[in-house]
Amino acid sequence: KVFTEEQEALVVKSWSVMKKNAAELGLKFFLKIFEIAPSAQKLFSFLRDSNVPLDQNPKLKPHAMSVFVMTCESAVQLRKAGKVTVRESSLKKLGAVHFKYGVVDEHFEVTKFALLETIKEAVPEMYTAEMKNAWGEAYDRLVAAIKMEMKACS
Ligand code: HEM
Ligand code: ISQ
Repeated sequence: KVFTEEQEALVVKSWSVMKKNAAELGLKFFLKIFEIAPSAQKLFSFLRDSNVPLDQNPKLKPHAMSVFVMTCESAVQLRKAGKVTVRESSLKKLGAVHFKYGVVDEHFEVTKFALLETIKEAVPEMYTAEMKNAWGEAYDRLVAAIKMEMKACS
């Protein structure tokens, strides 16, 4: 399946608007994941080891943003190269980290749902079925690449 220039544009355009609200977006994204899968909270060391409320945790925003940024980068690469080409070393590290922390298939599904819901609420005036598909496809292909590296760990 090819990833088109239009799909790339939908992802890049909506991300450029959303990133202005990165802090609020990041918190919403996390809360949505934990609403659906409360036990996922235990996976994150910086939440487990912290006494401050979720919305005041300094690591929350950068972590949540990395999922948006990497999915957006995945869209650009899919269009340019037809595949996800996160530098091989970083993909290996991503696979190793997610394997080590016990992330499983269901977590990736919940996170996809939360990502799309967060985008829908962040840019309601732009959100369409095409935009949902473009983000969903870029996420799925990135996750497939991460899971390949996770398998290599097991
Ligand atoms: C760590 C990205 C999916 C849970 C990380 C890190 C990145 C990242 C960049 C930091 C790695 C490092 O320390 O070098 C992504 C991307 C995802 C994804 C791009 C999907 C496209 C998930 C899912 C879960 C998850 C579905 C589980 C709900 C974690 C945990 C850590 C982590 C527990 C370690 C956090 C800690 O340091 O305590 N992820 N992630 N990730 N991710 Fe993900
Ligand atoms: C997955 N991996 C790292 C950070 C994250 C933040 C929010 C939601 C999912 C995540």
